[in-house]
Amino acid sequence: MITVHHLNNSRSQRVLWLLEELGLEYDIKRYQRDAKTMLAPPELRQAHPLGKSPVITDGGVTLAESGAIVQYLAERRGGGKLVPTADSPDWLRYVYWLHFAEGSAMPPLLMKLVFDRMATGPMPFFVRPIARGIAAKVKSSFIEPNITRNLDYMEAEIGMTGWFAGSELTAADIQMSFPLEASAARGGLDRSRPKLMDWLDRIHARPAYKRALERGGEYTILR
Ligand SMILES: N[C@@H](CCC(=O)N[C@@H](CS)C(=O)NCC(=O)O)C(=O)O
Repeated sequence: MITVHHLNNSRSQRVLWLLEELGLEYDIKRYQRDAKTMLAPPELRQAHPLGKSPVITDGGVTLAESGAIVQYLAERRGGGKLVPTADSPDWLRYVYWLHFAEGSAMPPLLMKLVFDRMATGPMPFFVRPIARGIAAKVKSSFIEPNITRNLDYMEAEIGMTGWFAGSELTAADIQMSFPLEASAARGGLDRSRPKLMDWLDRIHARPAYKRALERGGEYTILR
């Protein structure tokens, strides 16, 4: 039996969605973020030394890192569903977007979260203007231009077929769901990029996506 170590409001939601799309049975072990720090509880380190979610266990296998988990489940447990065949022209796009999600899309979105919190978090009053100034400068000169460039690029790429790798949903779309949901929550993605928004609407309407939400519980992207 596959067990998903699932943190509320987190990336592990997309693993549940993938499992629902693949029709695989699974258990969920739940962990709750600390209400103040938003960090995972220390118990998650018993599943994996880094204590981040998602982690899965499957028989003797323990695996962290959502891209690796998505690839493992789709390719080893999914019987070829949601994965383009290796000789198809879509396979390289599948690999590319599977890696792009955490390798390129998430870093500036995570930095935005950290610098937004830095500017508004508690600190001595005399430090506040300096901290806010630094945060504003890093956001405007580095973080926001990178998010915008990524969004423009993804809007152009998805416009070709409506999916990230070929003409139907693949596991790469599932891996890309978290950065695009995070972009809509805090990265400025809105209806001015209609193709990405249409993609979000289509994935959110899928029965498997809805079933995963019911199983996973609370799922609000941090801002
Ligand atoms: N690149 C990793 C990132 C894992 C990660 O940072 N997970 C977040 C949840 S979205 C987490 O566990 N945060 C809680 C913490 O850092 O304590 C992946 O894709 O699995």
